[in-house]
Amino acid sequence: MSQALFPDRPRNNSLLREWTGPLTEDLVLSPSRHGLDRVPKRFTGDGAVETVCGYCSTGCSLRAHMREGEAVNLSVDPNYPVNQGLACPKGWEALTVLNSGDRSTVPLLRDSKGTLQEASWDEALKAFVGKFKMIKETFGPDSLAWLGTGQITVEELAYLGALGRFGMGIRHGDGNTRQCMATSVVAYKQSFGFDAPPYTYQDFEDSDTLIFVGANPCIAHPIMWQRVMRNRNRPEIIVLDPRKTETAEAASQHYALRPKSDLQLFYCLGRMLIERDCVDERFIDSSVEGFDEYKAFVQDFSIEETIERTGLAYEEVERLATSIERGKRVSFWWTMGVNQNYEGVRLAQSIINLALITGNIGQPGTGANSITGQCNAMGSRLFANTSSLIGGYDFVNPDHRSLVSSRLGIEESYVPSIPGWSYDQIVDQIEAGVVKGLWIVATNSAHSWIDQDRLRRAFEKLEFLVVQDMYCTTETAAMADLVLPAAGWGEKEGTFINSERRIGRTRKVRQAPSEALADFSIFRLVSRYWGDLNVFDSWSSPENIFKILAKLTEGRPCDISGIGGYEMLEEKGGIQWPYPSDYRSDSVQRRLFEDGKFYHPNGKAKLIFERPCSLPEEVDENYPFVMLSGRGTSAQWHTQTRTSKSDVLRKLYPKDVYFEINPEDASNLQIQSGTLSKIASRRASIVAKAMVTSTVRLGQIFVSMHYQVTNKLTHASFDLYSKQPSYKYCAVSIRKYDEN
Ligand SMILES: Nc1nc2c(c(=O)[nH]1)N[C@H]1C(S)=C(S)[C@@H](COP(=O)(O)OP(=O)(O)OC[C@H]3O[C@@H](n4cnc5c(=O)[nH]c(N)nc54)[C@H](O)[C@@H]3O)O[C@H]1N2
Ligand SMILES: Nc1nc2c(c(=O)[nH]1)N[C@H]1C(S)=C(S)[C@@H](COP(=O)(O)OP(=O)(O)OC[C@H]3O[C@@H](n4cnc5c(=O)[nH]c(N)nc54)[C@H](O)[C@@H]3O)O[C@H]1N2
Ligand code: SF4
Ligand SMILES: [Mo]
Repeated sequence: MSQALFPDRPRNNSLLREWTGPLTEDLVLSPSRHGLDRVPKRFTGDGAVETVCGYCSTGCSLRAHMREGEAVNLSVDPNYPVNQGLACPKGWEALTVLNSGDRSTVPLLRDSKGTLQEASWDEALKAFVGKFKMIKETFGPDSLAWLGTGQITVEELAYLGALGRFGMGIRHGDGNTRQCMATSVVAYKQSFGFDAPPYTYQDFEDSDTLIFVGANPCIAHPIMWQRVMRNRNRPEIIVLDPRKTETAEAASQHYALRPKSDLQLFYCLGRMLIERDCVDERFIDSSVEGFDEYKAFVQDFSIEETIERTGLAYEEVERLATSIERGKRVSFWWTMGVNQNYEGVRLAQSIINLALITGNIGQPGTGANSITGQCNAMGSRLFANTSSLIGGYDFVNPDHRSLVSSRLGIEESYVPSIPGWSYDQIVDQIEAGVVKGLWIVATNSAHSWIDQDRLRRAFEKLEFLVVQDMYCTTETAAMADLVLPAAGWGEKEGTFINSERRIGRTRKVRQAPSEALADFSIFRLVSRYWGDLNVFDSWSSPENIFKILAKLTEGRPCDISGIGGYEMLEEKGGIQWPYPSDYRSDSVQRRLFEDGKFYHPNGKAKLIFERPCSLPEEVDENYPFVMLSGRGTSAQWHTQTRTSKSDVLRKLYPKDVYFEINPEDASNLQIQSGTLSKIASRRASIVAKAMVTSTVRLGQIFVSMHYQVTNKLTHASFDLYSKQPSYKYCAVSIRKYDEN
């Protein structure tokens, strides 16, 4: 495949061979050495390989059909416990996008005239290491940073995090998971004592009342939604979303509350449920801390004020409370409408509080359940060495640091005692001229980060920007001084952890094009070139890293020391954490907290609450509309570097940037569907086509995140505790474009 596509770029790794001797055998991963010849025992037939999809956190298994060592087709296994024979359009097209002509195939290095030129790996790595060392020596240890992702494997994330912080001594590293999951991480840690989404997908089918808050699974998690559709309890499906999304259309109740009024509503619901005596006193006594304080606190959240703030009718608030009261197995699910909020942590906790006081946790069909986003968001949370110390430990805990140091064989002084800067702080410090070297792996910041123009101005100040990506045409790669060509999903070995904490195998079923290497191999090369990093000698294959990590987790809530290696994962069809070495059950659907015990030292969960704060950006007469943003269609993935490469997927979404606007607003502005319009925020303006639809409320518009211009408009505000960007609210004005 790759040879034909890149005729002018023959596969030539002779340079690698020159400098590292025998190690190169490992670096240029060959199918026979890395398991393609070892067909997994379960879930496969006729020479096919089961591999977990590399897009969303659902973690569907796809079956790759092989011919002469390369996948030529995909099908889906009906027995895999996650997707049970289903896949969404992105999954079906996962192989096609690997064939794109803009794949990154050789390193590119910017020359003195500012042009990116092809370079050998040797030149590229010497430049990388040379520049980074020089920057660190000249400007000090705060001058380097990296940005990672929830879209590479657990083993690769761990390698990047460990190499960066323990090896190269880079103090600051964060991931695109900051844009996505940080809020839930902090909310769970504070409430439960550990970052632990408690559910299993069976809960979608077992619940009788499912409440989706700021989540649009029909578009964003279509196979999870299929699990909801299989629910035989004739459930109430309740959606809280300012827009009438595809999910809201399919639900039995939709509450189109005003954007960012959720916290008021959940505190009011808490008060109403207490007044109606709909609390589980036994559960509260044994497993929950802070009920009396919570009860006193929610007294201030009257139904009258709630109606005023949320824009909902009295009957709607009553009906919602009654639905929770009547439900026997109530489950709460949230995604970015909650996490991407300037008060997201407290909002997620206001949902957790309702599950706790009503005893809806730890039992089938219940839970306070954050749905994750990217295929390995959960892996990033536990192993990337960013929000937690690698393996689910705490940076600030000296016992944890010494355990990590002894289990990984790293000198204790190399294990930092504080987390590094978060993504927003790294951007601030680039802007301030402190961070001068940045290494970006598998994320497209120059499209996805909030307040784009500011980010780009900051990036211009960098001395050296390294971008490691599958494609050389991303907006971020265009700004790079060095582009490192990476293999993508399907071209490398490893594991992902999905939303229900299931660790699944992702497999190499294709050869990466030309000189592109798996991120694992790139990290290995970087550590060799950096020098004096013998500690990583044992990190010699993805599976070896997996085994090291499994041992590292022993005794933590995410203990997976009972998983012996890849073969066990393949045989069992993925394994949910925890899986300690003494675990003895064959259950394939496991939820947390079935015994009512949480991870705080006293075994109880905490009710955490705080008064709502004011909006970081208000609408006014100049900027009278609220702009919401999010996913557009199930065929589009984020910044579109992958999905836009499939003819099939491209047919499933609008080509040009568009915005959704209510018919009444459109009529007032004399705009019809298709009218080119200028949308301006206090930061920038863009031109987009109108799509007139009553799915958005009066005074609100929706713009999908898949177009680069969207984040020119967004307002850089963040949750205080998690530092997650509040993408889903900014003030804009709209007028017809030709009125200029
Ligand atoms: N097709 C596709 N699927 C994806 C992705 C993709 O790019 N494309 N990305 C994946 C990733 S990384 C993620 S994080 C998930 C995201 O999955 P979702 O969070 O489900 O998707 P979004 O569209 O970002 O946001 C969900 C909803 O939040 C609503 N919302 C906005 N403000 C508020 C508010 O104040 N209150 C409430 N209650 N709701 C609000 C929006 O109207 C939107 O409908 O999707 C994953 N799946
Ligand atoms: N306005 C607005 N902005 C948003 C959001 C929103 O709702 N509204 N949502 C936010 C959220 S939740 C998220 S998760 C982010 C996503 O934002 P990004 O992470 O920037 O989006 P992606 O397009 O997934 O970028 C991943 C990059 O990694 C590359 N890649 C894929 N696989 C590999 C691999 O295996 N190795 C390497 N080296 N590269 C690889 C891809 O080509 C791509 O360039 O966007 C955020 N931005
Ligand atoms: S739902 Fe998610 S994991 Fe499943 S096939 Fe689609 S993108 Fe892949
Ligand atoms: Mo995300």
